[in-house]
Amino acid sequence: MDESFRGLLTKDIHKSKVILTGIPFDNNASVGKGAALAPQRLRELSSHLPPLTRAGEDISSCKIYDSGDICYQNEDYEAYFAKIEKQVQPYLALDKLNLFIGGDHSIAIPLQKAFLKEAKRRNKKAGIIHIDAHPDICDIYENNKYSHACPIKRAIDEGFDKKDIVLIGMRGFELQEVKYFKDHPELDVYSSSFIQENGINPVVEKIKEKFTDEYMIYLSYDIDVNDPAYAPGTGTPEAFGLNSLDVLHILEHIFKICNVSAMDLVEIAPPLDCNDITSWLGLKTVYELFHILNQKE
Ligand SMILES: [Mn+2]
Repeated sequence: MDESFRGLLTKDIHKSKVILTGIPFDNNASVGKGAALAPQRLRELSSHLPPLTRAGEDISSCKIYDSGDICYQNEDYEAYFAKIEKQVQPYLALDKLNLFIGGDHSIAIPLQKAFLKEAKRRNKKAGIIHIDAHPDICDIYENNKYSHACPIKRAIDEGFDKKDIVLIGMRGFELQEVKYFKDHPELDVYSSSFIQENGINPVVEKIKEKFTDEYMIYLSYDIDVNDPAYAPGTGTPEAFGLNSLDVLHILEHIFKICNVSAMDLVEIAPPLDCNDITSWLGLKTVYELFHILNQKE
C-alpha cells in the first residue's frame, strides 16, 4: 500500500493546516456497527487519491498532520471519552482545522466538550452545525446516555447555548426529540424536505446571520445525512435524504462563511458499504473542503 493522503502528509504539525485524528469506536451505535473501521479504510483509499478537487484544483499545499488513532481499550465509556478529551485538547489549541474521523456519532460527546473549553479559552462563542439525518438530541437512548443518539443533548448539558446550534438534514426522530423541539423553538432545525423544497440558500443565509466573527464552529458531519442511495454504508440509513452535491455545497458554504476549527466525519461503516461508495464520498468531500481552506489564506 502506498502512502496515505498522497502528497498531503507532513510530519511537522506546525507546517500543517489540518490535524487528522481517527477515533475507531462504534460501541454506541444502535443498529449497524462497523464505523470503527472507517479511519483505517479512509486512509487506505486515500493512497489512491491524487491531491485534486473535482474541478482539478491542486490542493497539495493543504498539509495534513496525521496524529493517528485514539483507540478504545475496553475501559468504560466515561474513561474512554475522558481520554479522547484529554488527547485532543492540545490539538484544538493550535490554529488549525482539527478533523476527526469516527467512529459512531457518540465520539462527538468528548470532542464537543473539549471544543467548548477551547472556545472559552479563546474568549470566543462556540457554535455547533450538525449535519445529519438525525438530531441526536435524546437525553438517554437504550439506557445509554453516551449513545450515538445523544451527542447534541450532551453538548447542551455541557453548556452550549441552544440558540448556537443548527441542525441540518433532519428526517429521523425519536418521540422524545420531537417533544424537545416543541419545548425549545430556539433550536434551528432544517429538515431534508425543507431543503428539497427551498434549496440550500435559506440555510446558508441563516448561518451567515447567526455565526458572526465572534464564533468558532464545531461542524459535525454524519454521512447518513446523504440519502442512502449516495451513502449506503452506514449503520442507520435514513430514507428521503439529500443528494451528495447539495450536502457538499452546504459544507462548502459553511467553510467559506465560518471559522470551522473542528470537524468530525462520522458513521461511515465500511463493512456495510457497497464498493466503498460511502467511504469515497466522505473522503472526496473533505478534499473539496481542504481546497476551501487553501483559498481562505
Ligand atoms: Mn445520523
